[in-house]
Amino acid sequence: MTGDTDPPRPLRVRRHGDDVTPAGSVAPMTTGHGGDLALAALRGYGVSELFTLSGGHIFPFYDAAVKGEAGVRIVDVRHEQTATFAAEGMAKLTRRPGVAVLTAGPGVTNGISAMTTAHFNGSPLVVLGGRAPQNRWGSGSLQEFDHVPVVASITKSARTAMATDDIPAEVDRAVTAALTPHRGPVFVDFPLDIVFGHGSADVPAPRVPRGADPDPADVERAAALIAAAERPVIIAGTDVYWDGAWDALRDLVETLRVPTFMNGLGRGCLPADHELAFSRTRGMIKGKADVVVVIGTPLDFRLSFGRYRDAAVIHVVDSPESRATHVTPAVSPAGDLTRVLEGVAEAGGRAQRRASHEQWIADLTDAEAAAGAEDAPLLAADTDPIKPTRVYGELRSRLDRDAVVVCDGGDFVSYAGKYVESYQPGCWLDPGPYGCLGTGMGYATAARIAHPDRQVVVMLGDGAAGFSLMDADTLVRHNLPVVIVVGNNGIWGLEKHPMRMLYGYDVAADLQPGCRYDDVVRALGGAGEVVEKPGDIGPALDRAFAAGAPYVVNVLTDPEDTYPRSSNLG
Ligand SMILES: Cc1ncc(C[n+]2csc(CCOP(=O)(O)OP(=O)(O)O)c2C)c(N)n1
Ligand SMILES: [Mg+2]
Repeated sequence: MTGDTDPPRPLRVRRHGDDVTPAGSVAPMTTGHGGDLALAALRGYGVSELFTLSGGHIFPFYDAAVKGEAGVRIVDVRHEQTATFAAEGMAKLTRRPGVAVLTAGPGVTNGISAMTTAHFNGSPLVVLGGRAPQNRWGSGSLQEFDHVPVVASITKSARTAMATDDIPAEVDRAVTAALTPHRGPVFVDFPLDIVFGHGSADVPAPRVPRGADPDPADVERAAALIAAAERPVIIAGTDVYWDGAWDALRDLVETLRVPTFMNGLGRGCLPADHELAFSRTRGMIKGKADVVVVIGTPLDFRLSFGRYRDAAVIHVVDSPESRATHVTPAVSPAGDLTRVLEGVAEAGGRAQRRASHEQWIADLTDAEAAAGAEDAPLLAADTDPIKPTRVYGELRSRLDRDAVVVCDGGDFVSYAGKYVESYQPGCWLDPGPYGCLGTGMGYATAARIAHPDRQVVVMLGDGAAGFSLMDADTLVRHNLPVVIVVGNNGIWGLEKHPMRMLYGYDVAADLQPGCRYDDVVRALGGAGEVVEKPGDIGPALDRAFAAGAPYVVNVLTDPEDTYPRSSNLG
């Protein structure tokens, strides 16, 4: 359900309300092969790169990219999974569609975990697939496979373009679906004969739909509950970012004086050092808060499944279909999050019953400071072997406020969630609730392209590194200097320790101790070093940031260290 439409958003993340149409307006009529027609439709949405791995079925997209006037960059990688994660990452970094072009059959199926990740993250990922020729369908062509039913359950739209002249409309339809709240991935495949064929068609004017207006009664009720609460909290998630609602969030938080926690792409929507931003005191929500306002993120395992003892839960969602079905919140306003949050701030400001939250804010502030003081020795730990927390102690002091941090792994990156702070929207890329290992190098590739002048750091567990480290080759070939920090404990830590606890032994949980992932990246044309002493981490990071090349800091960490966690697989 959508309301009005905005012009498309450009590459740079913009604040709500100042969207503009990208330069290079769209030709009303385009003639050419199927690749030309597809790219003509994409360009209007500000798409400026295709992430891909070669295959004959998709050559027309390449031909269109290299000869097109506006210039669409082809970023060719070493695995379609990386291509698709990179495209999703580009969407996450820019809030415009990210595009992967995957060859027929195995190219598309290699992208499925990344498409599923985008589905769980609500990311506007656009996957264009090759497809065996329609005029021989059923005869057993090379890589002949009907992708559409396979990806149907993880996409908002999955279709085959059945005529060359239909391509701009098919692509535009898919992109619009991807960008419509609640956002998500879309898929179009192109039979060989259709995409190599020539045609001409009108290119639809790009549209970026916005969410509907919320029901005013829901907004009033939410505002009244928050205003009357004594100990309210806000938890702001990924859809706050997708909706560009960070200014509205800040106004709401400041007007109604509500302590705020952030997760996923919600991180940085309020700067980590804002007086009302909290991170280390989540444990106080359950049991102490009386109203929990969850904005733009599902009531899933990360949020106690929406159960906070006796607290009333307000679930603010970007569209009615995002409302929880497993719990019944006190109220669930649905619609464009900027409008919902502006409405709640306005109604809360004039609410008759208003309780002071200052004592609650002071309690949380004290507890946050105490947690910070407890962290200090961990962040400075001078142990041999190295505690992973020390890596974060060194990293934190070296990160700029707009640094992009990508996380991919188990225990090692759980610490990142705890210790890396975000000060701006779009600076924190985690895999999201699908929890798929292997996002790291794709996201990092996109981050370096989207933000050539910022620090880009990818934190990898050594296990996670195995899924995509070969794509250091992509970083080298495309001249994309990224700092890659491997937390190398020689094990699948987040599996080994729980298995030992459950069974008294573990199996299938060991990796090579001290493996020289830095040598791997050096062999691919990058640089790096191994670090075995805590005091050497900082200087190694300095060399990595200064290197101007993909650089691995391969830190050998303590395999006995476990991240203190309370959650389970359920
Ligand atoms: C694609 C995929 N396969 C397997 C898992 C299960 N899994 C979750 S965390 C983890 C261990 C990760 O190990 P590593 O990256 O070395 O980080 P560590 O926990 O050792 O710090 C595994 C295997 C997963 N989440 N995704
Ligand atoms: Mg490990």
